Amino acid sequence: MNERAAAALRKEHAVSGNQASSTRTPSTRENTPLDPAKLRQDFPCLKQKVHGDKRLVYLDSAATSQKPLHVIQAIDEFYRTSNANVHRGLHVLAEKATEIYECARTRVSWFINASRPSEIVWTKNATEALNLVAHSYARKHLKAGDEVVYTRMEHHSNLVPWQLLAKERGIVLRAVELNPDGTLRLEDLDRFLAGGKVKIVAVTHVSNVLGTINPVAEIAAKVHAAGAVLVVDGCQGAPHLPVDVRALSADFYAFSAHKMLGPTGLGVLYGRYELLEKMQPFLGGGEMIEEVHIDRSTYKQPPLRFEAGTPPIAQTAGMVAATEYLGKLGMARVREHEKELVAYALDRLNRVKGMKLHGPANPEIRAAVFSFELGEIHAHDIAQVLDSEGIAVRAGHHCAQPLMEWLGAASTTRASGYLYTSFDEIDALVKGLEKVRSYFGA
Ligand code: C6P
Repeated sequence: MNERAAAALRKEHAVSGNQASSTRTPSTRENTPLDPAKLRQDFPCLKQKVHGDKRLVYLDSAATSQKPLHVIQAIDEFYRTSNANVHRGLHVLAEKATEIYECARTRVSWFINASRPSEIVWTKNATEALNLVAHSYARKHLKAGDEVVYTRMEHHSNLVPWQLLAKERGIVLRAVELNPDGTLRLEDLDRFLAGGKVKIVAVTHVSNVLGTINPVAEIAAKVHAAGAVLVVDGCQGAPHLPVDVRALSADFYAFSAHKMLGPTGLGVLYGRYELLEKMQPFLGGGEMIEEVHIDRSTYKQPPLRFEAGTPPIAQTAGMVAATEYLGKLGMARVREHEKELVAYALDRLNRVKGMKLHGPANPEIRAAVFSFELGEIHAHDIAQVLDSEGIAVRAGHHCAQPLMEWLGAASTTRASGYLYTSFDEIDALVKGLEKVRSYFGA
């Protein structure tokens, strides 16, 4: 362990200790189910009434999660006690801010079981993290005729960076299609890999539309046997599943803090250090440099090589608190709760007349994401009527237009849950949908 990591580790305990004493985190009881009603007490935003006296039923956590007081207070405390720029100043506040920033890196490395903190690169979101891989790894290592494989269920953030690169460099794109139940057609992947030209496979851990949980470790074995690199979009994975990047054998794993109880403005790129080391910078400017001369520059080692300019700093204090909160709950319990929620919601939603629910029927391979169509009623109309009942859902293409083409729908309505989502909120959704049906005479 290098000196910085060791210092970060020591300080990490101090950071987490301070926060634990000033704010509330849930207690760890490994085998007990989560109690969403109790957990909701930690989330100020969820306690409010909307549209007069309507209870807020927040079913839009796949877009962004709500934040517990623990996270809100950590950010507040950072600005009250430790606000300064990082890696620049020699004064006490600059040192405090830098410690928090680096401790957060250590904590996130633990959260996903990376080998070391320097495998964690801070970005502004998952989209930037995926673009970083396309720019700094792929633009350097791929040549015309090489192939990148992605899938029909990707979010635009895991499609467009590869399309930009393909256009610029003559790289060939291949798409894995889907089985009727919304799982990946892995025989497509086998066929592409057998061609011998695939250099990168980019796949989402969990679909933000279908809720499908993809078999990443199985995919990784195939990808590595073919000598290619695996890029995982973990935006909907890290918040909801226990993630061990080494067990998954992911070469890169990208996610956003805001979907896992943390603040907006912070993303994470995990990269295997051997790969990060061989990558070119993403953005140029302050703090990613070693030396700058009037005609040339040299760059720092990863992860700082990829962190140009003033980074998100207070957000990393929030991320410490978020991973601390999730860590105390236990990600296995989060997943267990969501699995039960899936089983319940599939049963209840499928009984609604006119319901066309997309995605796998097996809760074992599905996250708590429920995209659906209801007769001929437009998704935006459904969302609007539900909103008038205090129920927050998302309607549209969910930044997954190729998947919408496959579904044969311009848009869907999507309800999504998290650790604070209770069964009676699914009941409220079902009741809301009955209102929608009667409103539109369906
Ligand atoms: N999906 C949703 O409502 P950013 O915006 O960079 O934090 O995350 C992008 C992203 C990438 N991959 C997946 C699988 C995602 O779900 C998202 C974000 C939100 O579904 C906003 S479009």
